[in-house]
Amino acid sequence: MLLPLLFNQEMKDLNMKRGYFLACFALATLVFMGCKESRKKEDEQILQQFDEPESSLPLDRLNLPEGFAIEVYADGLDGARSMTMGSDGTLFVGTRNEKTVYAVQDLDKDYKADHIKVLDSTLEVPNGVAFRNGSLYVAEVGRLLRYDNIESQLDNPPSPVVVYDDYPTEFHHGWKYIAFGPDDKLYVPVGAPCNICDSTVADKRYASITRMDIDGRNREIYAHGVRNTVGFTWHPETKELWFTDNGRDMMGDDIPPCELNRVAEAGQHFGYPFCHGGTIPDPEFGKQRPCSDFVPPVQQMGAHTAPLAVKFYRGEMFPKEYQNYAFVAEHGSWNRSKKVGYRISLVELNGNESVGYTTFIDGWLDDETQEQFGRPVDILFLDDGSMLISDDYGDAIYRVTYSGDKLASN
Ligand SMILES: [Ca+2]
Ligand SMILES: [Ca+2]
Repeated sequence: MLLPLLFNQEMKDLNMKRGYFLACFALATLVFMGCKESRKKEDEQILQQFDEPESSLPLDRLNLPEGFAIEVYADGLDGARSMTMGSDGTLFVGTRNEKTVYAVQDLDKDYKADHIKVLDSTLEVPNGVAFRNGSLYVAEVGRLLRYDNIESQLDNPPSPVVVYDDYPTEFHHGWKYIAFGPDDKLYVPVGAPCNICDSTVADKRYASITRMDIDGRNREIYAHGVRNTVGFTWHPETKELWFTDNGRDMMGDDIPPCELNRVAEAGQHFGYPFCHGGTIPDPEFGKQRPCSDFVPPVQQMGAHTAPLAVKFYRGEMFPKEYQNYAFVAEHGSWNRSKKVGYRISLVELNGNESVGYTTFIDGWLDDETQEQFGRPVDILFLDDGSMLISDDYGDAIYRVTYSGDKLASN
């Protein structure tokens, strides 16, 4: 069809078109070769890159309150755990078993990640990430690393500075969640290196939350009796530290509860290993000290639910009733006869008192088959008030939005 059409054109016209075509072809070839060359260079530095997520995760199985929606923000992130946001919009994501820290970018700002870079893949349990003054802090089990000016060097990350390398090295509860407080100090927990033991005899830092200056100096224990916290934050109004704690195992399916706690002042003791959930003496250690010696949790959470992230809502997207309520990511049980958790829960608060503990999102676990497709780990709110959730089982990050008002007005 093309040739007869062309014969109908004037020769002058044809020559112009042919010239134009050849020029385009030559240009395209150059561009293609150029792209190939630069892409090759990029591939050496950017270990993973994709356009936008095309995940096969069955998000239609998730249950959200009316007006909320969930989509995949980034996928292919093996073992995505803790998240922190850089000052230029880079989302940094730590992992537990994958030795990797990722940089996730949404360069066209459409709220879907479009670039994923591996910053480092040689780390030992780099679960904890925090960002301050242009630097990314990464907590391994026993070391704290700092990558300076990281956002301007994502394609060629600098070697990290070792801030300290003398924290306990046990892998049992050794993975860290870290965050900077409103006092500009970095908070670093040290889990109990066991299911149940009085480990402080060997080292006072066990079963505690420590804090330190930004340069790693002036390290001190801030909270005692914390078995294994893998998520904490500060109340937006009181500026007090709130943290989750994972209860001990081997006391059965239903006790002791996991916990959401509030630290009213430095030096408080939260019970472990003597008392669990504020009310349950430990069978072995409970005789040494009564539960009344310790700060009880704000909220007892389901036994074995494994609460990790806790974050207060301060954004403008969700309905007003969510303001200052605490969202908790329940990673889910691994040793309960019937699985629980695998959800985002909501702790409704009146001041410092819990007035409700409900489900916000569930469905990652299929109750009938007892199989899951995801396990929520961390929560981070974007500037627009939407919620990111990391998932180390589905290897993804989700984004939760609310459009209930728009729906109502349509
Ligand atoms: Ca994007
Ligand atoms: Ca406790």
